[in-house]
Amino acid sequence: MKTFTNVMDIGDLSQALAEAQLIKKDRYQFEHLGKHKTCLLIFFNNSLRTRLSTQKAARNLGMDVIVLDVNQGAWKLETERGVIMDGDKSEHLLEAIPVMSNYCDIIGVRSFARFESREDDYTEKILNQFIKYSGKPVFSMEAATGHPLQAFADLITIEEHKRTQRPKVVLTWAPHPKALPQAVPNSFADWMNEADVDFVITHPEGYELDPKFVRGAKVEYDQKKAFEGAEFIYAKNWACPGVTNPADYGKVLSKDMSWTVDTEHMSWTNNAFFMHCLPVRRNMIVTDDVIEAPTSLVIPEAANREISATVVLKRLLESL
Ligand code: AN0
Ligand code: CP
Repeated sequence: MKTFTNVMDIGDLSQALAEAQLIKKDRYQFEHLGKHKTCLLIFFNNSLRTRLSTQKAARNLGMDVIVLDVNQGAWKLETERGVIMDGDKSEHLLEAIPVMSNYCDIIGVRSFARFESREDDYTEKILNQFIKYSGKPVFSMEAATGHPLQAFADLITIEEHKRTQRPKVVLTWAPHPKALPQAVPNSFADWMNEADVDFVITHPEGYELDPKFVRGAKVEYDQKKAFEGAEFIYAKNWACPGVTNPADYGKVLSKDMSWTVDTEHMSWTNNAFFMHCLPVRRNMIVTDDVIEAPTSLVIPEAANREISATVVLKRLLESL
């Protein structure tokens, strides 16, 4: 595996899940693979889980790790080619990428959607420059349109907790005060569409996700109907993806609190587990009662981020 940006990169999912379980039994068993190899983690945006779990995963594999927060201590980077750089940006990404790639063997990039241009975000303008100009294996730590390390950890968590062979898994939009990217729901859909689950997406009208990620999934606008019989509820807010109306891209179209996942919502399900990638705003996305219930999987889900990252870094190391 040379890059990791979507579900196709990982190949057969049952094999990937088996590898995750193997690593969970002894997470240091591939420690020899990373000897004298360096993993560079570049953050254009904040992070708690990804920052810690990916460093832990790299160390499980015996790698050295360098973390760079671009906005804290590095030069401000210009990302647009052709710009006259007379503003506050001192360095261009086109120099920074090949320079950074000299110091490492594998590069992880976190670069959220900027909501300035749908096209720039959906063509993964920043991540693809790293892939093109670094000459190193690159993996997404949440880019503009995807968060595959999260979706892989979510799939591992579902596999570990499912009570039926083919569980009903529901991705539900929930309200949030600020505009958030579509990366998490896009990747969740990307992975669930390939997994052995009955997958349903529910959201208010206008929040349609990009067809590239929805593919054949069922979309149900009635949240109550969607929740019926569900074994897993996966909540997430996202801003308008601009599918039906490109002018609305990145806008907050609704803060409808009737979509907040509370105990009544959970009573519509088949005693479902609650999932969220975190960070979560309590009593906006989900009530205290639901996130604190024994059926809440948010903590094991976050713990599985170390496992998904270890599988991914192992495969990237094997490609060197
Ligand atoms: C980010 C998002 O919604 O994409 C990161 C989630 C893992 N969340 C926030 O910015 C709050
Ligand atoms: N879930 C997730 O990626 O969390 P962070 O933004 O804290 O890394």
